[in-house]
Amino acid sequence: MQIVVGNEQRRLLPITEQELNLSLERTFAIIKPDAISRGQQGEILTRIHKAGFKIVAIKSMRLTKEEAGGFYAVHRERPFFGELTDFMSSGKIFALVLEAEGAILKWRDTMGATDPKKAAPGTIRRDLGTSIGNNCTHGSDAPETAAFEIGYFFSGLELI
Ligand code: 3AN
Repeated sequence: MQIVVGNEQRRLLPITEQELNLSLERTFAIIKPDAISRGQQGEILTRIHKAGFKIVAIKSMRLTKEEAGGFYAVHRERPFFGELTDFMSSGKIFALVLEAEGAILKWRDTMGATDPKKAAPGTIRRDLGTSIGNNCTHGSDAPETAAFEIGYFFSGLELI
């Protein structure tokens, strides 16, 4: 619909699909080796689906310790860095790009707090995680981290 205001023509409705998508956001997620080793990837993918995310990209892979270290480079000086990179390279992971409105916060809410004991009831980490290290899933914490993490795992062609 268009109306004329003075000399300007303004469109009221409908909003195009492209305009709607402007509020969509992408985040990066990992289903970690502890969850995969227990066969919980199906349960976690179901929760991702029920929470309303679109899976833009997904791959199953095993990281080397060096690749895990590059991914977690911001934690290089933390005392748990060795433990973290050993764990993340200990078995297969699923790497995912998830899309939704406010995807970054939404996925962190779906996962719950880092420590499963402190995570809210009904969250993935509370229900399936066993310790602060073995907490089933990873999620980006900000738009800049999401951009780095998506690019670390996926090429542009895999994200169309
Ligand atoms: P989150 O993944 O919730 O953003 P961060 O960024 O504080 O948490 O920690 C990065 C990863 O390091 C977490 N996914 C967690 O599994 C691991 N981690 C954090 N603290 C510890 C710890 N004290 N011992 C072992 N691993 C830890």
